[in-house]
Amino acid sequence: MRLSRYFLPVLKETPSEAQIVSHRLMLRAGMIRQQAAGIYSWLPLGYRVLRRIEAIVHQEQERAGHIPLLMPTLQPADLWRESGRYDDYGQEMLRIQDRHKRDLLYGPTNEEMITDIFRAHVNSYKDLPLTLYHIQWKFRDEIRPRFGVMRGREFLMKDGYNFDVDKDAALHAYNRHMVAYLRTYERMGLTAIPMRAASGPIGGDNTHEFLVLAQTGESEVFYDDRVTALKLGDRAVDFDNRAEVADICGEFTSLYARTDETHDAALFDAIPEAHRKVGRGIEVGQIFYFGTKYSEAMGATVVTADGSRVPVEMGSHGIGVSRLLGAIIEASHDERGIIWPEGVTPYHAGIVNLKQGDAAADGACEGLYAALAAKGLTALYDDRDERAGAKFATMDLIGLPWRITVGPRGLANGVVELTSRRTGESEELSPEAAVERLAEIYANW
Ligand code: 5CA
Repeated sequence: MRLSRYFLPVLKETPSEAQIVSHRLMLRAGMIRQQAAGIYSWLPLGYRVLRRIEAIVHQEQERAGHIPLLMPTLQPADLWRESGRYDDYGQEMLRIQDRHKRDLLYGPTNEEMITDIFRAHVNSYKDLPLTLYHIQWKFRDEIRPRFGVMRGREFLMKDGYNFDVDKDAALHAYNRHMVAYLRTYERMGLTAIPMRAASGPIGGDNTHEFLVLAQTGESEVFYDDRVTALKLGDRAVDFDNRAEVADICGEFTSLYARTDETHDAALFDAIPEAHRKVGRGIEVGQIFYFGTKYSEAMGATVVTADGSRVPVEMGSHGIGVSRLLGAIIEASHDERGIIWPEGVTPYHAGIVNLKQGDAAADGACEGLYAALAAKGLTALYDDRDERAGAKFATMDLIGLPWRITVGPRGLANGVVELTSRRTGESEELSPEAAVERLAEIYANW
């Protein structure tokens, strides 16, 4: 993309309404625009990152054997009357009437609707296990929407639902989600710690939240800091192997890590003092096992091997897709702007032309742009007739992890400059070598 033809409405001033750094930077970098309290338009740069995050979520869900579908945002109230949650959900639910005076609602989550789909089409244990998920907009009429996309009213969520014949199989689905989530967050450059949590309006008693440590997080967290060193990495996982998946979950949940809702002071005090930490965290996902809560209420049953009919065992599993942008920025920025991890960056590299209109510089930039594209790498080429300082400031603000700087002086020596946004370190390379270098860096992402 050429910046002269792009739509990147960066702000010079720091918006006064934004209290935390991720919200400020998303507004300044022209990623989002607030349309009403807690409701945002996703401008092109923000939308690109959102789509990259969605793509990682899809890849890791499908790797675990989970199947994507798409349910609507609007749901009939009658489904929620069956489960009893239409009245229970309270003021967070946005209720709507259509022209025929039928009650609808903008879905805050989809347990009822997916249970309805299941009961209409599945009848036998032979069709299990089954996990269906979607990435869809949700609406919760939060009393205090704040911090930009972090606590929105309309927000994008991945929500998945498992259907299993018995409790052991359902707990395996729960564990599968935990492992898939660990890899999902790692690919986004995040350390998200699974912490024992409380279930709230979803129900059930087995639930973990995934928390990214950040001082601006809304949850208070208590943990053994050795948990932050654990990494799933790229180990191959057989998602059908119950013992293997359970072992990984054991590895990530045996050290103490809880939110204030489930905190146990006696257990916490038993941690060696040097490792005992209290902090704050951003909840980027939550998984639940709730058994037959919805299947019993809504008559979702299967015939088992011995011919009896039982309510299906279920759980639900959510990732805060739009919230993740805020969480990633909270975890990765400096005073000049965002620093995108390679896994989610909107463009792989920025190209800064120091002397627009200079034939050699223009030609070298065009050549780099094409050579990167040939390697499957995207570039944002700043081809505007602007001062170098302004170009650097824009690149630093929007946070592309790598920048190639091209100017007549370097070109006279056959080199361009490759700079890391994270470390600020630069290296002079031939244009060909710079492209090779970027291809190597991104081969691991
Ligand atoms: N049905 C279950 C799992 S699918 C569910 O709704 N879980 S949840 O309530 O925990 O939401 C899942 C994730 O959505 C949360 O972990 C959080 O990351 C994100 N989320 C929840 N509320 C908001 C909000 N108001 N703004 C942005 N993200 C949110």
